[in-house]
Amino acid sequence: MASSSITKTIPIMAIPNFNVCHKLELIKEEAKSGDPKLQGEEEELSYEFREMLESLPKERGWRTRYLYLFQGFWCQSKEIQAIMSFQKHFKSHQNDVVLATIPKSGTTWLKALTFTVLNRHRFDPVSSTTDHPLLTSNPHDLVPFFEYKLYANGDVPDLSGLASPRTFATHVPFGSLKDSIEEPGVKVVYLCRNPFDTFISSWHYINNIKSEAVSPVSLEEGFDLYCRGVIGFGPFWEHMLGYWKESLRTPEKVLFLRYEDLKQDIESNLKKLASFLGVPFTEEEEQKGVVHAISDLCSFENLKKLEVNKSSKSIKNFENRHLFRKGEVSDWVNYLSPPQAERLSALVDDKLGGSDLTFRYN
Ligand code: PAP
Repeated sequence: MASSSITKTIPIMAIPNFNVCHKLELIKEEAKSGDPKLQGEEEELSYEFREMLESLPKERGWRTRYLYLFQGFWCQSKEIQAIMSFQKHFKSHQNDVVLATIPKSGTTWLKALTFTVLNRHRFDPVSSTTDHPLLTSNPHDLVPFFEYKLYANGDVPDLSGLASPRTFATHVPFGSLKDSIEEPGVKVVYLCRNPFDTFISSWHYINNIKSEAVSPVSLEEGFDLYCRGVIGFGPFWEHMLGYWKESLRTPEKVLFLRYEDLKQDIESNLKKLASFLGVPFTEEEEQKGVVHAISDLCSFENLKKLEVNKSSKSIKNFENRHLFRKGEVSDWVNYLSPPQAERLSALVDDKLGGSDLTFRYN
């Protein structure tokens, strides 16, 4: 029965508790050029690593000086270091759950939903109105990223103590994730958002959190970079296609969800998510209003108004409030000119046409 399998697998702690088992040695050097813009961005990278970076194609970054083309996707230097460490050290377990997105596709929402579904017998979303972890923790603290949390800054975490199902998140494309999740039973949930809104959301977020040392990216410049594929973890079309194709090839391993579908009908998507994760809602739960309660608890309106999401910081010390902007479909119409919309539309047709991957964005 669904409920007994969950009871056995609930994490003991709400916030995943792990120790760093060792730390990679990072050589703190003065930035070679003495350029203050490099301070903090590349100063904690080893000499060998910097040499490797120098061999990669690079472009203007959005919130750091450069984005590098690494394993076929665009990425910041510190992310590359963390991803290499993750690829080297992470060992998947049966039943691990990995939430995958390209940034600004609804990662925060997916983390909240998945955490609440998997932990619903420990933290009852119906009756526990005051003590649910989501009320005091940002979803990013409940489901850690491989590249921003677990393997960041040279850390190599000891994850052996985490209760099953261990739940992680990543922005890396499927091609760079697949070797790390070969263990049978590992499940991946991919949340995809239409490229128009994803671009606008990224542009707002990055200009809100970027360091003052990096000049702001104008809408025009950002749009051009985006259409050339130059955005963190992009090109966006390759990111989406990688997970899309894998979800068609191995639907029992990769579930492909769409942000717009969740906005339109959260309850049936929650049921799809729970079934995919092996913990379907029972009839009794449905009658008790569990599905409805989870959708309410994780809603944009509810999360945005919580103190933890108004005044605290989670990922990389960025303020949580920037993660909750509008949460709407089609906000892009307020920003993109008709020629820009035409260009992106043509690009989507060109790159995704024939794949059966379609979006609703009007
Ligand atoms: P991340 O990749 O940096 O973690 P992510 O959570 O994917 O960010 O994206 C944030 C977007 O999701 C924001 O979209 P917007 O800029 O268009 O407003 C944010 O508002 C939206 N969002 C966050 N939480 C929710 C939620 N509970 N429901 C719907 N949308 C949400």
